[in-house]
Amino acid sequence: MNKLYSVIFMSVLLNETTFADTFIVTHTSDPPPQVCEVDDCSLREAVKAANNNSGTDTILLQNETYALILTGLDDAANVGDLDILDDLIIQLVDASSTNLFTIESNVDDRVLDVHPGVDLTIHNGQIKGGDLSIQFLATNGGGIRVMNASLFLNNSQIVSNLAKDDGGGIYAFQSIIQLENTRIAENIAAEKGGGLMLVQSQLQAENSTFESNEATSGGGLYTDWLLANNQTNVRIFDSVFVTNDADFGGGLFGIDNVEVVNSTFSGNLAVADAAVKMNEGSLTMKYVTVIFNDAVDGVDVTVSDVVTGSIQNSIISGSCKILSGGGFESNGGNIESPGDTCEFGAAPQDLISINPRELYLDSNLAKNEGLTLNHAIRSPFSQAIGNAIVINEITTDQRSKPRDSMPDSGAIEALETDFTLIFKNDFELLEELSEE
Ligand SMILES: [Ca+2]
Ligand SMILES: [Ca+2]
Ligand SMILES: [Ca+2]
Ligand SMILES: [Ca+2]
Repeated sequence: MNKLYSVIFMSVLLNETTFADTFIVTHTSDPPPQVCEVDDCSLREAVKAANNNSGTDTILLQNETYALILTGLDDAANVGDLDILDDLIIQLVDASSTNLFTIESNVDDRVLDVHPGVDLTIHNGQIKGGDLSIQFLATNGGGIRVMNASLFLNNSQIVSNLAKDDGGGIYAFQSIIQLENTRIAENIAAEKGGGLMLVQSQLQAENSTFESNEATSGGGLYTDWLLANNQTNVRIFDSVFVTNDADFGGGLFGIDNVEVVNSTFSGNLAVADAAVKMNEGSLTMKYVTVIFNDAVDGVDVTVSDVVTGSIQNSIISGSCKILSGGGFESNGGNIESPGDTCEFGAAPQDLISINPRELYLDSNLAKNEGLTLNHAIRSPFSQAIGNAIVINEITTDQRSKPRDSMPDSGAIEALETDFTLIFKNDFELLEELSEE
C-alpha cells in the first residue's frame, strides 16, 4: 500500500473507532447526573455521555432493575424520561444471556424518549412503569415515544405503561418500529393504541406478542396513516394478539396498509369489533387464525367499504362485517363459521358454515414449540388440515414449523406430534386424572 494512502486509511479507521464508545453502567441508582466514570456511572449518566459522544454508542447493563426517580420534564435526560438524542444500543453486559434488564419509571413520565433522527436498539430489555396520566403536554407514549426516529426491540418487553392519550406502550410518529421476539403487554392508553400507536409510521413485527393492552380504540395496535400511500406500512408475521381490550377494535384498529401473516387473534374483547377493525387502507391476511374473541356487537372482524385487500388460508371462527364496495375479497383456502358473515365461498377451497368444533383447535393457548402463543390442531380430522392453497413464499407456520405440500388453513400447520392427546381414549384420560 502506498504510504500516503495507508496514512489516510489509518486515520479513517481511527475516526470510526474513536467515535463510538461503550459505557458500562456500574450501579442501579438514579442520582442527579454527573460524569459517567469508569467506577461510578448511572444509567442516566451513561445516556447523557452517549448523547454527547457522536456515533452509535453502546450502553451495557446488568440483569437488574434500573429505576428512574428524578422528577421533572426535560428533553436532555437530566430528569424524568431518558431522552435519547443520538444513535444508541442498550443491551446486557452478557450479550448471550436470555435474561432481561429492566428500566422502570417511578415518576410521572414515560421511560424512554427517542428524539428525531435517532436509531435506538434494545436487546433483552424490559421497559415498564411509564405513567403519563397527570401530564398535560406530552401525553403520548407511556413507555417509549419515538418521533421521526427508529426503534428496534429485540427479545424485549414493554409492560405496564400508561398514556393519557395515545400509545400506552409505544407511540411512534413518522418513525420506523421493528419488533423481534418482543412482548407488548398490559399497557393502557386512554385514547388510541393500548400497546402500540403508529402515526404515519412503519412497523415490522415478527414473533411478537400484543397481550392484555387496553385503549378506547385499538387495544393492541392502532395504526393511522392519514396520507394515502401505496406501500405496506405495517407487516406482522408469526405474532399474536391476545386478550387485548378496547371499545373499538380490541386487537387491531387500522387506517393504513396492513399485512398479517401466520398470526393468531385470540381472546380479544371489544364493544365493537373484537379482533380487527379496518376503517381505511388495505388489509392482507394470510394464514391467520381468529378465534375465541368476544365483542358486545358480536363482530370479530370488520372491513369497511373503502378498504381493499384480501384474505387467504385463514380461519375466522366468529363473525365478520365485510362492507361491500371496497373490493376486499377472499383468495381462497379460508374457513368461516356458521352464519357465513365473512362472504367466503366463491373462491377455491373456501369452507363455509364450519362449526368451530370441527377444527379441533386446542382451546388453550400455548407456544407449542414456537415463540408466540397459538392454538394447536389436536386432531387429524380437523377441517383446517390440507385446506389451504400453497403460497410459495410462505414455507413455515406461526411457530416456524414447515408448511407441507398440503398446507393447513390458519396460523398453525398440524404436526403428528400435536395429535398425541386426541389419540388417548377416555379410559387413559380418566387414569391420568386420577393420578393427579
Ligand atoms: Ca453517541
Ligand atoms: Ca423527554
Ligand atoms: Ca427527560
Ligand atoms: Ca398440511
